[in-house]
Amino acid sequence: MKLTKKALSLILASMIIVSSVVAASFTASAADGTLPAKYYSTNGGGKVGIKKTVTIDGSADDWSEDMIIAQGAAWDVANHFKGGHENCVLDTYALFACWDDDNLYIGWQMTNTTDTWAREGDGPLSDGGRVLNVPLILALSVDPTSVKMSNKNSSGGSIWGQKMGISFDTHVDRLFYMSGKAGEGEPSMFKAVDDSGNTDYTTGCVGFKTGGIEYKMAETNICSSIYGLNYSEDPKDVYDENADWVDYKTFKGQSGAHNTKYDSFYEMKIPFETLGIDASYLTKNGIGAMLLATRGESALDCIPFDPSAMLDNALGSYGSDASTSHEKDDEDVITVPLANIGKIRDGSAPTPTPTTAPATEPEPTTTQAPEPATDAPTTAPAPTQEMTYGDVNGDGVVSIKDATAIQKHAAMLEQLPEEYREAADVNADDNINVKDASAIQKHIAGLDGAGNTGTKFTLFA
Ligand SMILES: [Ca+2]
Ligand SMILES: [Ca+2]
Ligand SMILES: [Ca+2]
Ligand SMILES: [Ca+2]
Repeated sequence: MKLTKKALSLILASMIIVSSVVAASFTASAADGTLPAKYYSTNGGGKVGIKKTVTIDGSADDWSEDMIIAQGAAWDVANHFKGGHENCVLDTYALFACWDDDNLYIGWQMTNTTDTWAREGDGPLSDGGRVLNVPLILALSVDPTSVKMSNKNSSGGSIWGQKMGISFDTHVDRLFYMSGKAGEGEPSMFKAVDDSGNTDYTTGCVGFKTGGIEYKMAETNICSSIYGLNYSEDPKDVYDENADWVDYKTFKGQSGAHNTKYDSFYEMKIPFETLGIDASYLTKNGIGAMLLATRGESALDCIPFDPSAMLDNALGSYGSDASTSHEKDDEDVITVPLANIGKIRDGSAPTPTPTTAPATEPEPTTTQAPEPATDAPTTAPAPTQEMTYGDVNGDGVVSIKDATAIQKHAAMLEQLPEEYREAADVNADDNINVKDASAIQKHIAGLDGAGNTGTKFTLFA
């Protein structure tokens, strides 16, 4: 086709109009609290997962991007805005689903892009940048007419015997509690046992082993791009198309390019029989899914992303460590729709999902004592303990006494009690030796090279 000058100018004029309309809608999206569709979507393109059998073997080779049912972004978590020095980055990026005749398979990609600015051995890269032994929760909505779960047990406590500040406005009727370190603890599926949606550790609980549920983690990232925030001081930037978004697949920060060995892909198999449905129920009705990453007391990120729950207290202070975020111990209320698997469910909102912008002013922190674990279930891991790297005698301070205790342990003179051994490995090389004692001495002297010394973490017994 030959374009006349007039036709060309009309095309150019309409392109200018289109681009100004697009620019206007982007500006509006930052103001009205809508996540930019380029980075965040739920069932984007109508994708609801595919029919395929995958093997739960700790290799992500059998997963692909056509299975993505929810897309999030990287480095959009509370640590970015408060507590970037801290270990255990919990950053969900994408949720995947597929199924065959017998099983539902869920995958989730987590990212740890802090290697673009942190150095090896710094807090966020400790333990190889891995997700620590913290609770991950897969929430499903299998039958929307069933009672909504409260995320509490029938005696009013939290499911894993301590505070867990997560509740759901969105309907959920199955909660899978598992450790970020696959193989640790006794992961279980919970369902409601009373009209209030509470669960218990007998009829409401199915251990993964009993239910044929399996999950494993691969140290990789299978996504072709890794969009995320780079420089940001304001959690509201997640709503802003024009914020400093980069593709961590190609971006180079002060410490270089991102190595996807720091990212974690989880794959999980749930037999339909354990869910009480079959494959035809899935494709006829659809089910809902969300993955939440927690530190035991509250969530830090979820996919589909819910910024009004995950970032509303990002700038506030954690009760036990004011240098890290109140998102670690606040109450998160999930309001966004779950991602659909098998079919877009009736009444579920299409993407992108409107959300409420997080408050700029942090709410005052109220320190809440953990609930006593009087009803600690046999199927749940033992209660957790707040620990500090470098405090290996439990006197609440990091001092030369701790360095000496580590030297004695290393010299086989006096062994450290089991529960302090993680706290003693301050440089996170899985050894307790003179390097840790020396890092503690550096911490006391205010020198570099102190590893994680002084950083708090949660120990799961
Ligand atoms: Ca696999
Ligand atoms: Ca994220
Ligand atoms: Ca929150
Ligand atoms: Ca939280």
